[in-house]
Amino acid sequence: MERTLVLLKPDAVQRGLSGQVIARIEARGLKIVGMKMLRMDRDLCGKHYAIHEGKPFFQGLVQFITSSPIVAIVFEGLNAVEVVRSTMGATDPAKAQPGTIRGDLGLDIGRNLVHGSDSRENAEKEISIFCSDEELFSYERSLDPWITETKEN
Ligand code: D4T
Repeated sequence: MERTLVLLKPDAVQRGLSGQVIARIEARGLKIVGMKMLRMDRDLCGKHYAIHEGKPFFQGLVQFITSSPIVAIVFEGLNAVEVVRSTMGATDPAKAQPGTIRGDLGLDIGRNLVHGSDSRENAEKEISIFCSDEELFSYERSLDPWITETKEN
């Protein structure tokens, strides 16, 4: 089954929205297979946001994401990457559709509450940055057949 990395950014944790964000993704049917709170440092930030180094918003992004603890969660399920991206909504909350996490709970691109991997390949890389194998769990839920008829993807 596909896995994806979700980060509840400092604004989500500070605003007490962690539960709401997790609930929206869980309600889609995705399963939590790993979760922890951590404070990102510059080193971790450099690894996770390497692609954005040098961009005008990079300094602000580093300052923000390292300013307070985050929650890192690995979700698993059918089309997990795409399902999380569509549940989050557009990167800029001002452009995100109502009904999405960012469209309902956010205003500003620099405070967009949540991160989700943008491809299966990047999900695998990002999960390995944030979680060791021992921190990830494989388990069955008795309701899984009521969520999807697909066992593998
Ligand atoms: P993340 O990576 O946080 O899930 O966001 P996205 O995948 O949706 O968007 P992104 O990688 O393009 O941007 C990473 C991160 O930088 C912030 N940002 C982005 C910002 O503060 N100003 C900007 O102009 C852009 C493009 C928001 C998300």
